[in-house]
Amino acid sequence: MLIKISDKVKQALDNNVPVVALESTIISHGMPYPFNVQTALNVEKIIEEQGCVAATIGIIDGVGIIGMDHEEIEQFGKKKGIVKVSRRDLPIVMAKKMWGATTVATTMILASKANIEVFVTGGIGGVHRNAQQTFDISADLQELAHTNVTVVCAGAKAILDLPLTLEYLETFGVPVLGYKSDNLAAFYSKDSGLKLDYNMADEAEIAKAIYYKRKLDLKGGILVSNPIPNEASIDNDYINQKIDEALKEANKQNIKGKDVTPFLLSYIAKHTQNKSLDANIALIYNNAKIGANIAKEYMKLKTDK
Ligand code: PSU
Ligand code: MN
Repeated sequence: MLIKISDKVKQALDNNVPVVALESTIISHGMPYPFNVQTALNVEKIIEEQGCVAATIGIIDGVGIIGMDHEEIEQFGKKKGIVKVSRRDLPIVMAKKMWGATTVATTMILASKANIEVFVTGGIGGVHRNAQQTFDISADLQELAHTNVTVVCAGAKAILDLPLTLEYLETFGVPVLGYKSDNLAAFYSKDSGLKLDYNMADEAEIAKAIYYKRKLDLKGGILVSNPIPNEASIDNDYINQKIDEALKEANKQNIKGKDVTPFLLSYIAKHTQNKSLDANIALIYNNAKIGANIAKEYMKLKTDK
């Protein structure tokens, strides 16, 4: 069995109830216990309060689970040794019947296999700073280039090279849409200072853009940049200083490959007295609300209601 869709998600899909996908790397590698589990459950609640069904995605004993239950989410939050699974890892984790946490890339792959078109997360991977030397470019970007899922995020953090990330997405034909904003959001703070081409008026307008992309059969994702709420936003200079420290430390400890992002996240949380964690939680709740509304508006268009 490749994927197992929970009864609740299956029913929603069969009855045109909008479904919103959620990833599991943010649970196992992005936040410490118990905040990870609390956040994951609250995000589901926010989505369901908007009249959608949440489908948290992960891999259990080699099977892609679309719609983990609360017990499974708890296990993803606690269990040690769950591997971070990106596109290249997926078939091996299945062959070895392992548990795996899905990144943005893998969540997109499994969501699209289940015909789920909207996915909410915190931040995506991107082109890392100094990628000219390291070649460190997240597989998330190639997935956005090829897989038909709309990803709602709070932009990308300055652990990445944001201008290069935008260039990469442009080259691969991925629209980057500002939700009621002119500039790319910078995860912990509202504004990266980088201008986006499109400021979208509301969720309905974003849904229309998805609709036309699908009608035209243009393969690939759409990235929605939804700025963190004002009250949760961290001062750019302060957070960038912490990010710089984290990057230096990662370099010193020779952290490489898929360990880079989790290392930086936990270093920054520790050295901001969890301010970064609070911001991370606030922005994902905010994304859940907007993502659910986009899924609803898109369902209306698809079903011509
Ligand atoms: N950014 C975050 N939190 C996260 C991640 C990114 O703020 O948890 C995770 C996501 O799952 C994303 C992955 O897909 O890290 C990117 O990892 P990499 O750069 O190794 O592709
Ligand atoms: Mn990487």
